[in-house]
Amino acid sequence: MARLNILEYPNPRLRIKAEPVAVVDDNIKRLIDDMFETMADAQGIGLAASQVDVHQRVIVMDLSDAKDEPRVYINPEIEVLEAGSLPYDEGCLSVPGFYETVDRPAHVMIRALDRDGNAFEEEAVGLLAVCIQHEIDHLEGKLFVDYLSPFKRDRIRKKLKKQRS
Ligand code: QAP
Ligand code: CO
Repeated sequence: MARLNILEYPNPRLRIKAEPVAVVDDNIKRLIDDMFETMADAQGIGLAASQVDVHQRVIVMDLSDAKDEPRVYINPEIEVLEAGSLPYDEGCLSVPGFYETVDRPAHVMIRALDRDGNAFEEEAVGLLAVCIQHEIDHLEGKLFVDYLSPFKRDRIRKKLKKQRS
């Protein structure tokens, strides 16, 4: 397994729309393994392939404290089951050090392929619902900072630039 480089805001490559995975082959499985290693190393709970500069529709997640509940979503789709919004303090490995409240639908149905290429459905509430929407946004080239005011977004961009220099 290999640790991959995580793109950081405002890298324009984070804006590339990811392509659907055509076949879940060994290359995709290797990508998934590398994404889990990268996410664990960075102490994340969710990572989209877009964040490691691979523009294919692959997401990995582990929301458990023990880090023993790996989740894989290939070509994920969601259907909003309840529009009622859940405000959640979101962070992102591509925006290190910043957390801001974002409102998203609190109850969704996820349809995706698993690591073996088999279709599955999963009903999601709470953090899982929030996290899958955050990660699918990455595949569309969208970041949680896009939901903030231009003022807040600009402040984050400037602070990150300063941190890196
Ligand atoms: C997305 O984010 C998420 O700033 C996953 O210094 C997060 O794994 C969705 C992280 C919260 C919903 C709620 C962020 C690690 C990890 C940081 C992450 C940091 C170190 C973020
Ligand atoms: Co993110």
